[in-house]
Amino acid sequence: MKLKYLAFILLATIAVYSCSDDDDDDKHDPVEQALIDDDLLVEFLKSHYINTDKRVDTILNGETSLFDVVDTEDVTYNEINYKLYYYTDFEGSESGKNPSKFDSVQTLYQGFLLDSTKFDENLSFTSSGSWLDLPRTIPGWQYGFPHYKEGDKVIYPDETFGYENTGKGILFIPSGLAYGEFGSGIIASNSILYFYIELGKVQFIDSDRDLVKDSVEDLDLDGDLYNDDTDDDGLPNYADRDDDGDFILTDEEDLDGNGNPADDDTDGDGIPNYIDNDDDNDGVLTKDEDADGDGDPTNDDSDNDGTPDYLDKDS
Ligand SMILES: [Ca+2]
Ligand SMILES: [Ca+2]
Ligand SMILES: [Ca+2]
Ligand SMILES: [Ca+2]
Repeated sequence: MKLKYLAFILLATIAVYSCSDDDDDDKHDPVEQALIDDDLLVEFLKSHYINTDKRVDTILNGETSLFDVVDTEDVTYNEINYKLYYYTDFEGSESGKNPSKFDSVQTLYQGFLLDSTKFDENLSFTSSGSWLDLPRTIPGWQYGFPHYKEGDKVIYPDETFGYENTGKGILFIPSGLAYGEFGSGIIASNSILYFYIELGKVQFIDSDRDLVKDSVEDLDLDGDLYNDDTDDDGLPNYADRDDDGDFILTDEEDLDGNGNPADDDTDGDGIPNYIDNDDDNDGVLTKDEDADGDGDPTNDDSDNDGTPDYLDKDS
């Protein structure tokens, strides 16, 4: 009787263990999914090519595969490694700007699943949906679009406009850089996507309007705006109008008035004034060179030589 009871407990324990094993198997594993996606993407790229209409098509007669003509970017996102594949049909206007992942793009696009189901598109530069802030799009777009340049704007006789020499290509995006395990609408869980894109125009985003664009406020260039806080006041630079906490607004530290505070460096120490808390390197912090204590160091000029103290090493 006792032995029988023990056997029952053992069986029950084994059952519980195997149950939890099953749970583990069912749980979404983003690392494993990234590997699965990459295998599927490589297989897809090796079995498809760009036809004469510049569309993705199945290889039937030994055409040059997409795999042989795409570029690859290694992306680490949420600590998981991905490969983003992108095809460049045309890089864009020679004088055009590349967006950063922090900027806004005016773009045409068509989005497809690997089975060639189209799930979304914008085919007009004048539609309300043509401008998109990359930080609000899927990571695959944030990492993909910077490889292309905008086009040249043209105004047509009927006063409508368009773009020539647009950046054109296709982004092939693993699910982890798209809608992931949750999917979206008709995009099922863990779907790989590809987008035909045509980049018309780039607009740099400057969230705090201090003349320093968001991409430049990412001082350590790690792709994260939230961990750059020069004056440690808890407000990251991209949202802080006085990045170095010296009581002078960043846009007022643009001494030569060329619209770019990043190229004004009074003491030539390689740190531009707007993130330098001692602009003249005299050992006195700029905020402490406010002699009259009115909260504005720009109107204090002890030796009356026309150079305010905070920029004047001699006073
Ligand atoms: Ca800014
Ligand atoms: Ca700050
Ligand atoms: Ca400042
Ligand atoms: Ca100083």
